Amino acid sequence: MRVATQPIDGQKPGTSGLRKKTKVFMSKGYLENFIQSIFDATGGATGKTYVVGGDGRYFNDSATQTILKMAAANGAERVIVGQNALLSTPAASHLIRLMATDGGLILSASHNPGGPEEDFGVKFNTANGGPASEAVTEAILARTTEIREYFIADHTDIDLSRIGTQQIGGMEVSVIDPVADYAALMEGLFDFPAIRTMFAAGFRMRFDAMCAVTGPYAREILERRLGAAPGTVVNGDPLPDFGGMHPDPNPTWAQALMAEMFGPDAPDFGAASDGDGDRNMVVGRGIYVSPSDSLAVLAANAHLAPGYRGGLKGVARSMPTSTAADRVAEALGIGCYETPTGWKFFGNLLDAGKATLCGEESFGAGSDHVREKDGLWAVLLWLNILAERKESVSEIMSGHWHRFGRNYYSRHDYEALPVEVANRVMAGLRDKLASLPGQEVEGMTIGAADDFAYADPVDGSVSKGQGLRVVFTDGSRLVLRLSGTGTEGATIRLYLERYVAVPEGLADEVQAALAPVIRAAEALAGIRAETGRVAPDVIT
Ligand code: G16
Repeated sequence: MRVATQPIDGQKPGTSGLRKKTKVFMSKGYLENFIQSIFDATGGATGKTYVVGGDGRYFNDSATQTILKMAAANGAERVIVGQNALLSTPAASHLIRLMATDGGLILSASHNPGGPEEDFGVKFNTANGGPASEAVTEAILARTTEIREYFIADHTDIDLSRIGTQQIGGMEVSVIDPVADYAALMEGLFDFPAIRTMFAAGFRMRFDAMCAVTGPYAREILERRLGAAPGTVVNGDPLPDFGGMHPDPNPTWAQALMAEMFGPDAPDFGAASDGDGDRNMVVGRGIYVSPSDSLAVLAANAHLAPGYRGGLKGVARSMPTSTAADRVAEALGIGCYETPTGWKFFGNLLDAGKATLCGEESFGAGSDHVREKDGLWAVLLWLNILAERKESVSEIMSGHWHRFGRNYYSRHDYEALPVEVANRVMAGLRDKLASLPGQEVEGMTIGAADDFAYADPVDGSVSKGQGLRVVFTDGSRLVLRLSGTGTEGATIRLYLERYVAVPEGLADEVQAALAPVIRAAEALAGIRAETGRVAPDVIT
């Protein structure tokens, strides 16, 4: 069936797909226009195979039905969909690759809250399993501005609870177990018997799935296959509104986990994951591991897991992520790449075999096993390392910092600011950048300052305007950029880093260690002065 439509403003994909308020996505023609634009901008759907699934948030199921009917009307041959329309982002990435499909549609606004009043999102991944490149998202956006019609099959809803094959006209719909293939992939990468032995010996863990998609994956892998105690996984049932939780695994939003890990009789290891299962937070007993440090530790120890015994080809991190991983790469004698924020920038490095491990300060880590970041993968690699080294998380961190030095690191978020205020702050610092080198602020000398631009070493494409950075001669850095994933106003992210070659101890307070850099940021960018905010909304 052909339906006439009109272009809808603002369908511009951000850091990771199109994210809007759920009500916007549910408004007439909104989802349909965007999906048709994806098909049109990628050479049509005729004869193609796609993977479809999402994180279970409100509107996930009916959006999936719409996409299935649109794929059928656009001539697709087959769609593989997770049972009950569920698929974590890394599991979807794996299926796209495993089944050699033409791509996938992932329904998620990731770590943003879900529900009728909250957020929804759609992301298109290409045949390599990774998020569409900027060139593809720009083509999709261009198509949304000229679209006049979309196609949708007039068909009853598919029973998505029933595993097996159904048809919409000539298109096959394969409803599959969302967990099985992913769990098998993990079993091939990690030493499950060693981890199982560790759990059997009394190792205790808490995994907070935050009422989002990783619950079924974590229960199957941690509790059933690895023998972690029943109840290790909490908030394990995916709910349309995530039980009112904000499924963003960081110390602010995963407070209950933090309290348990810092409380009496804490488990040995704690972890949390986000809405769609690609993020992770790792906590030891009484010690929080920042994502930047986690990447560095994973890089230094990955060879302990069977999937990485041959060593790493290289490591990649987003620009605002701390340089802790760079020191590990240097010691290992492997390449180290600095990309803009957004997992899509790692795709070429992974495809070209330049990097094996990638990570971001925004609680993302992953490897070349898929083309997305992967929350449970990071947790399993940590478990494998703990099982091999037979040390606690704090012993591992302390050993790492003594060997490589410590990159104190924190991110301060100022959320939902009026767009013009946020733009004014950014413009204020951007205008000064050229004059900064050589200046002294808070006793530190500025060595370099720029607006980060990235030239992809594989395809030569250049991405400009990727964050303002000020680097001090002692290795400290501050970075300022606007979030590309929010749905309300603008969010300024201030990333702070200070390197100390000989850290004094684990008890050092990170914010205190960063105090000079925090003061320098205010002196240079004036975020608090300009916005009137007295403190960040979120500190990670
Ligand atoms: C997405 C991207 C990540 C990025 C993060 C933060 O994560 O996939 O690569 O680091 O957004 O982006 P921003 O700082 O622009 O908000 P997710 O988990 O939301 O898909």
